[in-house]
Amino acid sequence: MVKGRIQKALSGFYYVDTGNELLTCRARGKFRKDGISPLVGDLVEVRELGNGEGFVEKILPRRNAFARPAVANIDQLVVIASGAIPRTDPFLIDRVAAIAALKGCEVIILLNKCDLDSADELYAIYRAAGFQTLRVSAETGEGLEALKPLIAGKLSAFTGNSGVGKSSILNALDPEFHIQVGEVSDALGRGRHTTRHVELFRLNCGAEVVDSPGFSSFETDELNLELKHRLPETFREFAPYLDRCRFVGCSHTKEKGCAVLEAVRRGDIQKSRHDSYLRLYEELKPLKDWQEGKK
Ligand SMILES: Nc1nc2c(ncn2[C@@H]2O[C@H](COP(=O)(O)OP(=O)(O)OP(=O)(O)O)[C@@H](O)[C@H]2O)c(=O)[nH]1
Ligand SMILES: [Mg+2]
Ligand SMILES: [Zn+2]
Repeated sequence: MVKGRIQKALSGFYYVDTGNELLTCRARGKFRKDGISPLVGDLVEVRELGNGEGFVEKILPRRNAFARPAVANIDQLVVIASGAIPRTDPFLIDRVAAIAALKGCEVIILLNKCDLDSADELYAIYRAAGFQTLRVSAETGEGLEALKPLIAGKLSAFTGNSGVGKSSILNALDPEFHIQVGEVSDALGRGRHTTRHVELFRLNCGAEVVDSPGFSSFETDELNLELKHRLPETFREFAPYLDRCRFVGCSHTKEKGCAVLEAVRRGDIQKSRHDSYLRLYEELKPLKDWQEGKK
């Protein structure tokens, strides 16, 4: 048995970095039966079969795990967004940020394509909400030097809607990379889901970054009961107000004397963030306690 970390997952194969070599592995059938799938970032035990092949026998305990992007054991999630085509809907950022908060994972917001659009609106929203927010351009290299120290020495996962430039930023960060990038050409400005698998890259600045396929607006994988019960605390800037509402058990959606709503009215909480809260609140509402474990 040899230990390693999954570096890439592709078409049912897991590429496990043992420190000496990259083993091409299948996962044991029992994982599927138990509803567990190995993830990029997982520390695993592999039974070697020779010829650089093996079987993933055991997944070691995880620090954290995400369905989208499908990664484990990350230090931080880097949400890439864009004010140029394809424009990022803030709801997508807020949903992934809420899920990350639930898992105790830090979030950095990167506003890419600032050569085309400075994304002032998104910048204002996320700065005000207290996120580390950077403007960058994979095209001109602007902002990338400021990004490097934030990712150096850490394992980050890049996420964001298709076409915002996740793979392009990786290419721009390290001249040795030639990851395939796509075009954003149709009238709706949709990306084309160029990246189709999850893979961990080591950059020459000492960062480790997982690139993954772009997400879409209708994913519900991680909208679970835990998020339903803890939703208010996953919006970091709501924290100072949560125990100041008039009613215990206030849902912060429409109640009189709600301190969160008052902060929104005063402009101390961005309306866009509260709108996302309301939308998640509605999406989570139908989940019932007896569905616990449904994930
Ligand atoms: N002008 C400009 N174009 C960019 C920038 N970053 C990326 N692009 C372009 O945007 C398109 C999509 O970039 P990708 O890197 O493939 O986007 P992605 O987020 O990896 O997309 P998926 O893999 O589909 O999730 C490409 O045509 C890039 O050249 C940028 O900073 N400025
Ligand atoms: Mg990509
Ligand atoms: Zn309230």
